[in-house]
Amino acid sequence: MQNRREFLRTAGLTAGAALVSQRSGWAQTTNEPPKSVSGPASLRAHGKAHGLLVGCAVNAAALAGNPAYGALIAEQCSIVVPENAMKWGPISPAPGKYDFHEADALMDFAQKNGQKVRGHNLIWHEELPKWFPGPITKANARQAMIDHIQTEMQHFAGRIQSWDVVNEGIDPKDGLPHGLRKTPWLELVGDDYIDLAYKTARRADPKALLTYNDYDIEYPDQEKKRDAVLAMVRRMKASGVPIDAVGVQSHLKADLAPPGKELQSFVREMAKLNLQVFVTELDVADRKVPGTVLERDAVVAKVYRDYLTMMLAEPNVKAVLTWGITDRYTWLNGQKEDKRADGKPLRPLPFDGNLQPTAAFYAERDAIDTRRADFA
Ligand code: 9MR
Repeated sequence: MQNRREFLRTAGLTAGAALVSQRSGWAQTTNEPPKSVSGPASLRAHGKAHGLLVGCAVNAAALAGNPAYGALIAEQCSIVVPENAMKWGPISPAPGKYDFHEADALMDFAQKNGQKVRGHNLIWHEELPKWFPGPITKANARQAMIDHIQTEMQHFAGRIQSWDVVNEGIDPKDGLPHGLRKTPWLELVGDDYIDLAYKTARRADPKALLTYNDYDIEYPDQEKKRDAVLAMVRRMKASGVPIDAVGVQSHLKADLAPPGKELQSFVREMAKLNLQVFVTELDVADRKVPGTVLERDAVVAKVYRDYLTMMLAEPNVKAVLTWGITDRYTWLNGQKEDKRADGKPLRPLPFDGNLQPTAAFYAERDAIDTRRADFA
């Protein structure tokens, strides 16, 4: 692995060369009008030509309140995922009660715009409903989990491309057998909660692909978690637990060399198990990249380009979603800790805070174009 300084230096040099030949991307700093990014020049059109679903996570409040944001997502995405609106906490105000209005608004929007939808997520240790700790006990947790999966999946049945059934269920740092994360589900339901969740999910909506989604499995030094995920899905496949895909979240850092052969061989192991892979939450945090906006964007874009070129060379990688589409609403700028030293907002996504394409947009689109059309 290149060290940080070496990586930043080569990325900077490439950026310099790119400035001369760039077909794009520098409008906000050179005041040139951006080249067209819509219609046949959009991410979704390039994705379609290469048999790839391309999209982003959608912020429900922005979709409701900012028409330009909705128009951008309609134009660029062939697949969307609610950033928060399908999580159990936001969707369930009281035991057994569900308020689907935000998620339904996204479903309507997607249908209107010919977009597929990912479901995110059913079983997670975060965003549990506020009422969860009291009424849910060891005695009823199993049934509560089954009921939740059935209620939510049946509400959207037949309309979801893939569901993140269990999200982030592995964390070897917790020191438990098989690298299982210590979660309320593991404690209340028991060791078989993951298998039970997937079996329940298959029955609730047989049309949805069932996905396991996790982070920190991308970089070379994250092999413990990557290996534990691989071992888990192997065991599931071998014992007949239904699973169709793995989501590699891809919250990357611009100051590190992008993930490489370790992740590539993970993706290939997935292919051997007949599992699809989705890049589910891509963003590239430029927290530790100094310099001007132009310099920072070039470093971020190089990570997009190299990472996606590697991933999209694998035939079983079927979708790429960024975690948001504009820097304006990225979760990374909502974090109180981990600010940039200069206090400026991060620029981790393909469109900037003014909904203008950044170099990352063009890098993502170029990477899509490297994909063999026969992988569809
Ligand atoms: O971006 C999401 C943020 O708005 C929420 O507050 C947070 C907790 O629900 O979840 C963020 O999204 C996470 C995703 O659901 C799972 N993988 C990590 C994402 C970033 O934290």
